[in-house]
Order: sequence, then C-alpha cells, then structure tokens
Amino acid sequence: MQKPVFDAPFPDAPVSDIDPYETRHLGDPSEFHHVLRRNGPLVWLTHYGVWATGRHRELTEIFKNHRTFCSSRGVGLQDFKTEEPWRPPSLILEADPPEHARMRKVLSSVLSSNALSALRNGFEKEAEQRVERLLGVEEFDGVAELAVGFPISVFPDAVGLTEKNRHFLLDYGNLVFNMLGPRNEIAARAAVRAEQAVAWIAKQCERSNLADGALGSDIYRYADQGEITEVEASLLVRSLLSAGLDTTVIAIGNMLRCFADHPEQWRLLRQHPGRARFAFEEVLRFASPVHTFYRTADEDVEVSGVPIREGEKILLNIDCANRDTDRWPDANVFDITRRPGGQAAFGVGIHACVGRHMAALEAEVLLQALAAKVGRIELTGEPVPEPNNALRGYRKLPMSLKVGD
Ligand code: OVM
Repeated sequence: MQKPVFDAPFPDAPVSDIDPYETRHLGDPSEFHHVLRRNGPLVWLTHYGVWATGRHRELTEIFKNHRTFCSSRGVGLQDFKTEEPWRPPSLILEADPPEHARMRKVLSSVLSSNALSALRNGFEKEAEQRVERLLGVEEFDGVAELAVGFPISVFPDAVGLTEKNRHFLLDYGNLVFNMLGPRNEIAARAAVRAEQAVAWIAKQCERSNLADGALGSDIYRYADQGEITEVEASLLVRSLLSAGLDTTVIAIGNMLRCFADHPEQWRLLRQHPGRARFAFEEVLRFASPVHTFYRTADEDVEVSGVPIREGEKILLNIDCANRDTDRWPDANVFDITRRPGGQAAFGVGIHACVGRHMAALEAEVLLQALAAKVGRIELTGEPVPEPNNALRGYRKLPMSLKVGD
C-alpha cells in the first residue's frame, strides 16, 4: 500500500521518510534512533506529518511545557480535535490543567507510597513463592511466569477486581497502548482481541464490582466526599486498569533481560539488595517500557530554533532520550550504581506517572525475591519481541534461574 506523504512544513526542515511503526523498527529501534540523533533536534516524519524528537533536552523541555504542548488533544498520533477518539478520553492522561489537577490529586493520594505500603507483605509472599517454584526449572518463559505471572497475581487484587476473566486486562492494556499509534496491522489485531475486553473493563469500573478496602473503592471514596463525580470515579478506575498492568509486565520482562545480559550487574545487586529501587530506575532508563508519547502544540512555538505550528503533533521518543549521550556520556552502559535522575521513562512534569510507586513496589519486591535465591538469570533461547505502537518489550523470554553463585 502506498503511504501518504506529508510535505515539510517549511523549506529546509529536517525530514525523514522512515516509518517508526513498521514492525521491524518497533522490534529494533536503532535505525529510527539514529535518524532522530542525526537529523537535528526535531525531525519531520513525512509518513505521518508529525515532528519527532529523541533528544533528552528537547523531550524534557516539551514535557515540561504542558501549557503549549497539551495532552487534551491526545497523547497518541491522533488529534482529538479533528478525529474522534476510540473511547471517552482518559480524565488524567488525556487532559490539561485545571481539570487534570483535580483528577491527579485523587489518584496520587490513592497511589501514594504510604497508601501502598500495606500491600508490600502480600506482594513479597507471592514473589517468593513464585521464585521458589521456578528455581532449577530447566527452561521456562520468563514473560508468562514472571513478567505477566507476578503482576497479574497481585495487581488485580490490589485494585479489588473479581477473580474471573482477569486475562481481559492484558488484552485491554494491549489495545490502549497500540491505539496510541497509527491504525496499522498491529492495532487492528489488538482491536479484534480486545473486543470483549472493552465491555468487561467498563463493568469492572463500577462501584459495585470493586472489593471494599482496595484501590478501586478508595477512588470512590473521593466521589462520596464530593471531590469527583461517580462517573469520574469510574473513569479513574479505568485509568488504573489501562495503565497499571501492561506497563509493569513489559518493565519486568525488560528487567529480566537486562540482568540476564549483564551477569556482573546481577552479582552487584545480590551484594547490595538494598539497591533494588535504583536498579529498577536504571532498567527503566536502559530499556524504557513506553517508547513513545505525543504532545500537540496548542499555539505556534519554537523549540531549539525549529518553528512548530499550532496543531502539529510531536512524537517524543522516550527510549531514545534515555540513551542520549549528551545527557549521560555512558548512556549505553547498563549500570545499577548510577543515580539515573532525570531518566524519562515515567515521563516528566505534571503528567509523570502517578502509579510509579506501584510499579516500583512490584519490581523491587520481585527483584529482591530473585536476588535472595538466584545466582544467575540465564537466557536459554532467543527472546521474542512484542511489537507494540507505544510499548517496547518481550512476548517470550526463554530462561532459567540458576541457584548458587
Ligand atoms: C489512562 C492511561 C492509559 C494509558 C496509559 C496511561 C501511561 C494512562 O487511561 O489514564 O499512562
């Protein structure tokens, strides 16, 4: 199929005809990253008619300037001002101040590290049992058993969901993230798989389907207090279910890959298990789960000398920015002893991940359970990438956990 071409918005604009959403680039972004680094601070992508950047400086500047670079026109390729979104927009992800702040306040108290500390013991027990079962198994799939297996056995309970049909959560998350890109094959396949999931999710967001004392019903408490409406509460629960599972699944898979590839870093972590939190931050920098979010210019503006016109979209390539050697001279080295402050995997500014304490809790608990028992994480076969329009991670990680040193 011939792809449309969107001409450069002005003569001499840096352009590229690369399609970052081709499956091969989604699996291995190095060629796209090279284009982003070589062509200047911003590059015009002729296939989509959007700007793109993978530089840490510009990406951070754009994320921080939420007034000019808005989220309410969608944080994917689609402009909500001119195209109908596929679902009612998220009240937090796809919103601007002041509406955004009211929602953010609710989710940040429900997901504060204090609020989550009660979950730690249960998470630890589950992680320890899971690791114990896998020790010495000759070969297993690290994605199924750990990256999916662990979050799906703790997160839905934390939210207060019913036991039944939890697999729909993965189909739904897969859809949400794929729909941030173009309507390519990958998005079409995700949509078919998620057809039933969409209705199921809406149902789980209702107050009556959420267990007392869990995170979902915590959100409804703010409706009882009149800070948000009942409908807003249900959409905030939907945000938990949209953003809360696939992201940690991908992150944990990437974490396993990082340590399998860097046994010396694994030894270091075992010597200093208290570093699990920093180690996870470094995993996120080195192998960022979300590769792309967009912003939309809500007015004419200039970034690093490049004029951007009102209505133009900017693709922010997070995983490229997190490997920017202008920001970290040794950006391509996986090093858990660094303090990766400024890493952009959780985003930057007012929209930075509100669930990051949940993500960190899950990863840290699993990492510590592994570090207590496992001498080496070994790949036993080729990892299989999972192409996704917004996430980068694995579908399969054949591996084994070796006991001892
Ligand atoms: C939401 C949402 C969906 C996807 C991602 C996300 C990374 C949030 O529905 O609010 O944050």
